[in-house]
Amino acid sequence: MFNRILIANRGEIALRIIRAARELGCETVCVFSEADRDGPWLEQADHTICIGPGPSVDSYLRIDRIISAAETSHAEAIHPGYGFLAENNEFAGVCRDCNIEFIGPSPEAMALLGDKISCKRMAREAGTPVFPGSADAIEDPDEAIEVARSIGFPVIVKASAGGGGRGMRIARTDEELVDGIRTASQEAAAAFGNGAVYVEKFLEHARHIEVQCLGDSHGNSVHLYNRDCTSQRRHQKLIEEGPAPGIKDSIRDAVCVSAADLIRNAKYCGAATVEFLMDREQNFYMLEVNTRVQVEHPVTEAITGVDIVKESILVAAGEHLSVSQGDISITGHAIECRVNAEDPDRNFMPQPGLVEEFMVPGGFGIRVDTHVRSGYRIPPNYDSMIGKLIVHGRDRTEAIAKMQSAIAEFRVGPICTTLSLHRRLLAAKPFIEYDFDIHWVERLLAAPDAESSLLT
Ligand code: MV4
Repeated sequence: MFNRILIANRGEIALRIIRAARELGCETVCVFSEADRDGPWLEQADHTICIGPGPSVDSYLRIDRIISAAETSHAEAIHPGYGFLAENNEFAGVCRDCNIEFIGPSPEAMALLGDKISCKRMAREAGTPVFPGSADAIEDPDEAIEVARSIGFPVIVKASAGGGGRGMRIARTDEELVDGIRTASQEAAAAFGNGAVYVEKFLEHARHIEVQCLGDSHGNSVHLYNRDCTSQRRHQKLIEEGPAPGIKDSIRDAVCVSAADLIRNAKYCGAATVEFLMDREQNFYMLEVNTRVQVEHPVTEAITGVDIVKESILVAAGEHLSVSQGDISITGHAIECRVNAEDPDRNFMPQPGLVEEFMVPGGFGIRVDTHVRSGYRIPPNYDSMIGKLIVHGRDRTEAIAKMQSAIAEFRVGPICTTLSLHRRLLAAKPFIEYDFDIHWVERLLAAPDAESSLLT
């Protein structure tokens, strides 16, 4: 095992990694920006190093400064958390060149799965279901029209280097398709330096289901079952739960196994998530692979008992996964609500500033992952997530009740948070009946009067 690791992140995930490292007897070095000087998580690190001013581009995204910090502090490995440099294969490569272990996949595996065209090709080979569409990058508009004719409209144009909703165009006619290819390609070339685009069938009403996987450097991979992350707004997840309800066991197992096969074929080491869309008939189609620990990993930790962050550190140190597929089973149901410092009544306007009151709920089956406490000042420079509330119940009904109880207990002020929205969403008929799709939150926000159709 490592003696000391550097954490190239901030906030709740920095704290989460510190806790895992300490349990493994591993010292931590936390880098921080000037805006995070008073970050409560820094008190828990063994060493801290300031790497620059508040803006991320001058601190958490500075590869040179982070590597220098690792070298001067004699850290043997770097955990990137999520966001910032977590899915940057250049960073993973620089770590390797500097003899620092990157806690995550090799730059090659990251590049292979991060590029959506090569990822989709690998998925096909692993037996992971994908959308019908072009097998490769589209070279000219006629080729795209030919593909669209064979699979039928509507189709979606996606940038191979895109992700999280960037560089996509929906097309319902030849004209829209030709236009979509041009604009998506231009956008992707400008944003990612790679204009490659592909075309696939567009699914209108879908649920977002993802499979948590883990791999080690000895060729082992497992899946930890799935989560539903359908409740989103503008590609930002709001509520995640696991296991994804209402899926036939045979389908669930086949899709989860195929995700683990994909990760194994890619010689993937660390935590990965394979994302899918699922239609009403429970057909699955892979979207993309996230090559990092995700925000919602605690949902899976609750239902499987596997510590995903500890596993990510252990496998980076060359250990075998501590679990094999046969050891992994699901107990009960877990739900996570992301607590963002945003005002849901003012178009989710960020709410930086002083948190005067912060009292977290507790009790049986309640977990709060947060770096915030009363007196903490939220800097304006970063993501607005200030914590995650995770509950674990015997079944979905108990988990929903537990979540409502925990939200009622949660005290945050004077800043607004998304907790008020979570209370509404969890009480809404579509949520309770698990009859929703990826657009349901935005539909509810657009037509609040329709809440008469809601239960409470
Ligand atoms: C799609 C799709 C429908 N059909 N692909 C959005 C983000 C990126 N991960 C892929 N996305 C989508 N890809 C096909 N073939 C609809 C979306 C999509 C979406 C997916 C998951 C969660 C929320 C979403 C919101 C809008 C569109």
